[in-house]
Amino acid sequence: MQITIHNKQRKYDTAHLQTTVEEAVKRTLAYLPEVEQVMSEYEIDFSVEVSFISKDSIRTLNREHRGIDRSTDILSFPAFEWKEGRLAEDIFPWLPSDPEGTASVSLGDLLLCLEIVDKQAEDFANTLEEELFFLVVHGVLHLLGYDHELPADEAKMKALQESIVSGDSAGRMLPCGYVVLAGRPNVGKSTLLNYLSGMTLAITSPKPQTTRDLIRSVYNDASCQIAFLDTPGFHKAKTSLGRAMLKSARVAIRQADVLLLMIEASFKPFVADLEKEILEMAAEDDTAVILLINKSDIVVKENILPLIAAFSQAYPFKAIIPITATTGDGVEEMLEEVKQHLPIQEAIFPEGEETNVTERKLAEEMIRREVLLQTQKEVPFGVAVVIDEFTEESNPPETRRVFIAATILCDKASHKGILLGRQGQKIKSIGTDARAAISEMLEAKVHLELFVKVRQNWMNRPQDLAELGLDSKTVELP
Ligand SMILES: Nc1nc2c(ncn2[C@@H]2O[C@H](COP(=O)(O)OP(=O)(O)O)[C@@H](O)[C@H]2O)c(=O)[nH]1
Ligand SMILES: [Mg+2]
Repeated sequence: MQITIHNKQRKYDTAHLQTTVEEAVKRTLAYLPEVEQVMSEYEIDFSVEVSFISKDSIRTLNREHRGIDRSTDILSFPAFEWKEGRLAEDIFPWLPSDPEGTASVSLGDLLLCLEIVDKQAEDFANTLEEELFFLVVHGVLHLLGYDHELPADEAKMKALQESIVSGDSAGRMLPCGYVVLAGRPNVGKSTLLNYLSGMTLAITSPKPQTTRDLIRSVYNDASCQIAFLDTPGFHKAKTSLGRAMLKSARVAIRQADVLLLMIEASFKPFVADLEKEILEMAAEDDTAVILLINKSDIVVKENILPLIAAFSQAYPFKAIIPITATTGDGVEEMLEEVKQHLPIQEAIFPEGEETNVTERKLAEEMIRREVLLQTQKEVPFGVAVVIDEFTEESNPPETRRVFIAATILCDKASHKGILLGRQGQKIKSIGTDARAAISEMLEAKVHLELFVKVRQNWMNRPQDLAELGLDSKTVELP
């Protein structure tokens, strides 16, 4: 990073201001991660030109470039188009070809009038250095696409400016936003979410429609914060429940900062209607989409090529990445790509709010997962689980002890018999496996009591769906 200072006025001695200017430029650039990213991607070094000019000169420039016939404290002339800390044009054509060593590329010019800076310092009871620091930060933010024409932009720029000046790391700007996992049922969305969170937040199974609502898992590292959202699979809905599931997937897709469309490596090489529908929504909203080709462990590499060809012809994906959600193959590459397309803003989720899934909710889902695994045909799809009691033994001897009572609701009388099984064998087996899974999740001794009840046609009754928290009236991003 090179900061060049040109002194083109005679009223003020500027030698001692060099460090103030350098520190202000460096600190501002360090706050906006894309600057570093762009430098390393193109192997360049950004520079900033700072000139101190006279009151008359700044007035002339202000008139010529902005039509304002008045002197002013600072003028910024960006070299490239940036939008709020993100590069908004292709700079490649402007880079020196074949430079020796790392090429220095100017971000733009800052022109300052020290006479006015000095006057303002007095008005605000600041030292000249403090006022200069503040203005250079302001000017560099202009170079990087921040402005204050609209009130909302002004507030954003001001907050950012203040946290840079105060050196406050709490309000640090970083790539941050909602990344939504979408695709048809069973492609491995929940498996990827679990891999990213390092634990089970969403139950998975070989059956479609395992996930019924939106599940958040926030991924944090030093350079970004990503809220991954798992969504119910896109399918042709036949019940009110199915429509509610679709609605929540749609709400999430429409609000995504980045969309991950997941397909399977074994798919035929054409873009089917469900995927088309998702891509149409993304196109309307101009959302960045990355195609993830999951389960690449079960096909030979060459077989993925026709799939890549078919999809890349159908849509301008930001990237197409084969992954294996079960092992995490390709996940690093996906994260790097996602970061490139997230807005740069303050972190959204404080520590401790990484997920919206509670232990109670997960216990419920783990029981439902056993039903999905241990029953066939339409039985598992008509089941909902309600936790009636979830009590923790206070003062447990050593390990945690939890008592859980839950009801399995099914939508047909005939299903109840199937769920209970001959001499209660089925429900016993469901209970044993669910208890083991919940016990592992809670790291606790678990006592589980299960009941089966029929609630006919609950999947189509608004009041039942509302009671189970599965209605679609108030879908919001979690
Ligand atoms: N072989 C293989 N199986 C996977 C992979 N990812 C997910 N699965 C399996 O695919 C099935 C569906 O996964 P799930 O995450 O529930 O899919 P979802 O409906 O998209 O959320 C489960 O049985 C997973 O174990 C993968 O990368 N490779
Ligand atoms: Mg799922």
